[in-house]
Amino acid sequence: MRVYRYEENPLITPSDVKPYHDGFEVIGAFNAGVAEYNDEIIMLLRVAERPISENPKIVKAPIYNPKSKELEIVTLSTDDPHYDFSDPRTIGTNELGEGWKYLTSLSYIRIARSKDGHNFTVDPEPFIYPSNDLEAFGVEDPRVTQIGDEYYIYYSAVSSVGVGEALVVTKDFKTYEHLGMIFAPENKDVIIFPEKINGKYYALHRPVPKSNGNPEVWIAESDNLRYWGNHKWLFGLRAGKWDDGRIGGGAVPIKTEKGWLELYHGATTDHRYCMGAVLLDLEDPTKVIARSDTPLMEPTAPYEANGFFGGVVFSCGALVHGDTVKMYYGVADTSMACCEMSLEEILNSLTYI
Ligand code: MAN
Repeated sequence: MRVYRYEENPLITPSDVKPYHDGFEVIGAFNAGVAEYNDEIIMLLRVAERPISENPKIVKAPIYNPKSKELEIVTLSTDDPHYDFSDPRTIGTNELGEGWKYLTSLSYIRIARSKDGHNFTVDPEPFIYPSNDLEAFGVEDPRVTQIGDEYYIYYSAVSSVGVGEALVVTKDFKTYEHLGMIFAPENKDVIIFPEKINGKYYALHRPVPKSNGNPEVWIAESDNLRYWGNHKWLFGLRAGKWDDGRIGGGAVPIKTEKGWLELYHGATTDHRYCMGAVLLDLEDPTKVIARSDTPLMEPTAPYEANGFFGGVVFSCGALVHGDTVKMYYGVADTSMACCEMSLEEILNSLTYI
């Protein structure tokens, strides 16, 4: 597989983004959804900010309060045996349940614009900022599907009651209508197909079952993009392969003659994130036709291997022009990059089932 990484990579880094909050620093500008709007390429950047801490033993967790519309800061000491600080992204606890309790940063979505797809200018203000209790810990990893002149943007809504997926719709990337949470916790990596198939909208989603089952990809259908049902399990983890830890959809499915091509991420159990592809039947996307046995892309460039959370390539959007797939992707939970691949080469690289 030939992968051409842009020479300008990383295209956007945290230092290109001015903090929105006083006393905060930007630690991530990554995992952006992409869209073409008028004559611009729009990146919906996930910007992660955290309160500056002068003392390395003090960790400050930012939380949005929808009543006051202000951020509140929970201050914790790394000496406190009650908490677990081993993952830089989260703060764990020994309390009831097993998950984490706080995030170490708050994410929101900011637009970056470009004419050529290489050089981007970041808007000065957030575009989608937390707006309700279910988004109190932030909004993350947006994807965008264009349907007619409407752009549906969906993202992880994170709060103390779990991580679900919320939907908004815009026509101008200035204002939007919030349509609420479409997939309840725990669910991430929702990917809405760009057109109806046999009269139904389809979406990939990635629940995290608890008593049994694994974080794997499911598919659901809808008449109106708001209410989703007829859920089916679609594809799963593969022991001993690059995607044996967790998987989730990445870019909006690409319509090809051979089927719907989905670029998805797969991680090993030790959190190394690669990108691969799966091909779904054109007429019935609940059927898997082919899949990558080995990754299309691995985190090998220095900016992919090292960063806030190294060893991660994570795409939330790609643009296709002719045979060229321009895959935008977050690197190391820190910055944004782009690479080009041939559509035909991707299709030929898959193992047909
Ligand atoms: C994981 C990572 C983080 C993210 C949280 C909550 O820990 O993907 O980047 O903030 O989940 O979604």
